[in-house]
Amino acid sequence: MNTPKRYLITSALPYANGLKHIGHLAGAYLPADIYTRYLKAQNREVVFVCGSDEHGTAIPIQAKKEGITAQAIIDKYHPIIEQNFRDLGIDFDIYHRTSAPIHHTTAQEFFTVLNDQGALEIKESEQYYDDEAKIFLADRFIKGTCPNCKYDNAFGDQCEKCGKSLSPEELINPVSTLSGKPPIKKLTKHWYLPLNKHEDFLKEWVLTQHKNDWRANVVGQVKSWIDMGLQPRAVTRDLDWGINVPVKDAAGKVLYVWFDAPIGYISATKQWALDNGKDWQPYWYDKETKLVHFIGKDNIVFHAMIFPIMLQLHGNILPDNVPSNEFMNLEGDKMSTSRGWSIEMDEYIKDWIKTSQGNESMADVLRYYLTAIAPETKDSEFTWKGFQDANNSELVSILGNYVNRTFVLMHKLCGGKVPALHHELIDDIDNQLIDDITNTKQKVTSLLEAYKFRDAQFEVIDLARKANQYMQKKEPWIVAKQINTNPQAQQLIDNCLHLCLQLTANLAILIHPFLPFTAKKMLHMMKVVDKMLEWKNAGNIQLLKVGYSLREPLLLFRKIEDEEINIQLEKLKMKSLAAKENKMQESTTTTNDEIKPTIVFDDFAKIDLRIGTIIQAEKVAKADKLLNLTVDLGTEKRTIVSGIAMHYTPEEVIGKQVTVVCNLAPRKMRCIESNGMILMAEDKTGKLYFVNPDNTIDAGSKVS
Ligand code: B3M
Ligand code: ZN
Repeated sequence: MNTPKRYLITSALPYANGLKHIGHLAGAYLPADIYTRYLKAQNREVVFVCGSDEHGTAIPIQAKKEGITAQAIIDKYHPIIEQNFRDLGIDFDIYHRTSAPIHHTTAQEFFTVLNDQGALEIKESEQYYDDEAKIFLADRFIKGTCPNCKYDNAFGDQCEKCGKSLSPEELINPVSTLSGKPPIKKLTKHWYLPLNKHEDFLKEWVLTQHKNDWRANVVGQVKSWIDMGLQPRAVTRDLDWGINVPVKDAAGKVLYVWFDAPIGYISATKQWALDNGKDWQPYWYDKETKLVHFIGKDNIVFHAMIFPIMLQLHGNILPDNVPSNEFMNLEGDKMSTSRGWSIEMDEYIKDWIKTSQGNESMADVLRYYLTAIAPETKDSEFTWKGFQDANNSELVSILGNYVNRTFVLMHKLCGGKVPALHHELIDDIDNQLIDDITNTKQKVTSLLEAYKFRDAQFEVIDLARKANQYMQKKEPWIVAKQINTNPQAQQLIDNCLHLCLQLTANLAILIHPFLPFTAKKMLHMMKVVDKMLEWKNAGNIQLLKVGYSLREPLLLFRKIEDEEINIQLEKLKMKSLAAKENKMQESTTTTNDEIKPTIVFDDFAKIDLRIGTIIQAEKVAKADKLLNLTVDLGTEKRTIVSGIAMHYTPEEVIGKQVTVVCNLAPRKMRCIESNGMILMAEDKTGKLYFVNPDNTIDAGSKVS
């Protein structure tokens, strides 16, 4: 295969609606980073783009939950996610935003080109509408029971349980996620991309041309979509958050998020080119560009079918590959931020990297384990025990130990300098090691070119394993004891450590795409510059000059103790419990306009309502929504945990009079026992208000 003239590498644009977890990292970002680092080490021309996906219903929904605007949501999460990626060594050339004006105009231009050539169809149809919120219910504004797996919280665009793509019409018993009410139907007009018209193209391009060089999961999904029968797909929405449809009679309509988001790769390239004085056009128009989209499996249809159809209609190049990963589970269950069953990148960074004993190499430990268990062909599973084992028995015992031993012995037995190689004494064992170095380079190269990152990383560690065995066979520390009896002793020691050092330099080059922080540390120890990491240097066994003095070894990896793992396991349990509590808390404050069924007075009389005064208030650690309140009820003071922290600060509520349900059974929230409930009124926007007397009265006054 000819070497492409240039590469454009993309990673799926994460929604800026919350923190992203390590399953996301393993799916679309880490493999893309490894691939890009490798290409750059090959001195290929390559640009690696990513950025925040800031449109779609996911953003306003999160805004409602947090009680802030959609704009405030994206402004909050975009920089956090960007920094998280950086802390984990994901080295994008640009991390852009789809809220940027350059993206809006690029997406609108794209739509106009397609619309003007008649590639889109306009249809009027009845769609679900929330008559109370006065809004059409697209995508995540509507939920119901999944027709496929019967999960009862499936969204209008996808079931989070079984992963099936859905349209609102397919949901059983749909309800608005805004008002909680069943929707009505209302007529509206939209623009559609007729996928059905492009069936032949997809069959030829994916199912024939890329049948063998694309991953089976990608080809398989495209095939099953085609088999189910392709349909026109709406590319506009009735929403007030997004990119305006650039057509006269389209007021109140925006581009569907999945129409604009992939165009984000183009606008990011444009912005990168502007920032760096380059031309962006060849990256999207020149056939000699190799475009590669790294994604997770839930994004396959958009990257392997819909966006390519759009690109083709628009006259752009098509992706050369769409390496898609399956899912990574966590300790026996699906990873999910909303269910608290996840490890957020942000959380990992705080727990392991930005701590007093932590350091950057802990980013590499995560990268290492995620690559070692990468779900390249099937779902895989992250366990904290597996993480500990990968660190302790591979990174510490094999790679770290090898490099450390080499440096310690070189200082002890060779005066801290690269010893000479005495050619006449080279034996079969030495030759085998030299062969191992060249073979490993070849294997790693072809595995990386084939997007097999898991196997590629294995080969690098295997080289370190072989190097350890080599040293074990040569035993320079034993030879050192024969220095007075064996005239060749020093030369034998020199040969062993010379080769071990050259192999260390090779390891730095080969491990760099996977473990960039570690490679940098190794460069420091060898007192060489970054340039040594160029891929062409791998396989060379004269990288370090004889007589060159090297630094003392640095500790590359530290052992992870059982105790640290237990803390993480415990934390995961607590997080998922807290998420459950938060959900319950949320459901007690959801608006629902329907009047509940009639009850008799005796039922009502069972509830003991009193006026209390809040005398103390503080935030509950690690629970965004909860305040821990002390309420004076006249005869006693109560601890009540209330889900109002998104609406009131502790300072604002102190002194407020509130209505308290005093005889509600105690409930533990975040390890705090809550004794009672504060009544709150909720308006249509979801804002909460206290229910209190129109004048200050004695704490403890009864309400009936
Ligand atoms: N934001 C979905 C996701 O985060 C979407 C990807 C867009 S890639 C153009 O899974
Ligand atoms: Zn389902």
